[in-house]
Amino acid sequence: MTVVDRVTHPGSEISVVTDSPVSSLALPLLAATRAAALACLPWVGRDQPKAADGAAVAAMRASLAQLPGRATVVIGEGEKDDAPMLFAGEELGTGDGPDCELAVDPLEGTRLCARGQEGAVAVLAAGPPGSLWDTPGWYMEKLVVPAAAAGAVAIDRPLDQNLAALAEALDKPVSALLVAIQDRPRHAELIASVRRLGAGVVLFGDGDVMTSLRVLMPEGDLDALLGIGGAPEGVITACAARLLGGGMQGRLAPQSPEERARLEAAGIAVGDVVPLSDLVGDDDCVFVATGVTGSALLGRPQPIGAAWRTFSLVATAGHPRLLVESLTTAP
Ligand code: VTB
Repeated sequence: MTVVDRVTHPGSEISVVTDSPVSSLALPLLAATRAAALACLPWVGRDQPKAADGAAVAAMRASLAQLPGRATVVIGEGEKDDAPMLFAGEELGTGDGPDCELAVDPLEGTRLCARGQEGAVAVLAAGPPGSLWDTPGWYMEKLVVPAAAAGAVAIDRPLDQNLAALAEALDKPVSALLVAIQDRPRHAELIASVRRLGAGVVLFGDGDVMTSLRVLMPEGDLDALLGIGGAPEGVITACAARLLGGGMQGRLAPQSPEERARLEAAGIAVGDVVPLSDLVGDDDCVFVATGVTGSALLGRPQPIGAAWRTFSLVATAGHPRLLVESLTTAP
C-alpha cells in the first residue's frame, strides 16, 4: 500500500519528529483511522450499522497490529450499544517502540453512516500509560468550551451563570451564543432552559466528538457543547480539548439501573466532577480522526482512479490541528 500524506493546513508540516514517545506514533495512528474509514465505505447508507462498525473495528485492529509500539486499549467504544469493538485490555502493536494506551471509536456516528448522513468519522485518542480516564461508565455529562472560555465555566455551576460567564469570556452577548446539545428526550429540559436564557441551541443527532470539534477549533462555529453523551466519546473529545487548549469537564451520568449498578459495583462516585486533567492526564497525547461520511471539517473519502483521498485531523502537542489529505492506493 502506498500512502502519500499532504498537509493542507497552512504553516504546518507532516513531520512529527519528536522526542515525545506517544506523539511519535501519530502517523501510524493516522493509518489506523484511515483504514477504518475506508473499510466503512461499502456500508454507507446501507442501514446496517453493526456491519459498518464491524468493518471499521476489523480494519482498525489490523492496522494497529502494525503500530511500532505497544498499545493497550483502555476504552473501546461499543459496549453500551452492544456493538463490535476493540476490547478494553486488548494489546496491539509490534511491541517495538513506545508504550501507549488508546481510546478508540472506529466508527463514531454509526447511525450516521448507516443512514448515509454527514458527520461519521473513524477516531481514536492515545496517551502514555495511565493517562486516559478509564471508566466503566457508559454515559457522561459533558461541558465543552473554546480555549477563550476554558477557565470561565464549571459543570457544577447553574446554567445561567455558565452562559453569562461564557458570553463574557467570548466577548459577545448571551443572545449570540450557540450551544450544541444532542437531540435526545433526556435533554428536553436543558434545551428549553438554554433557549429561555436567550442563547441558541444547535441540535445534533449523533457524533458528539465531531460536534465538540466545532466548539474547540479556533475557526469553529459553536460556543459550547452541553449534555449527556457516551463516556468513551468524552475521553476521546477530552484529548482534542487538551491539545487545542479548550475547556472540558465531565461527570458520569448513568442512564439505566444496569449502568448505575456497574458503577456502584466498581465503587465509583457518580456525581464527581472529572476535570480535563483527569480525563487526559498528559500533554504527550494524540487525537486522530478521518472523515467517513463527510462534514465541513473532514470531507468524505474521494475516489481518485484506483486510489482514495481521505481527510483527517491529526492533533499532537506540537501540531494541534494538522489537517491531512492522504492518497491511499492498493499495491
Ligand atoms: C453520543 C454520540 C454518539 O452515542 O455519544 C451518543 O456522540 C450517546 O448515546 O455518536 P445515545 O445515542 O444512546 O444517546 C452516539 O450517538 C452513538 O455512539
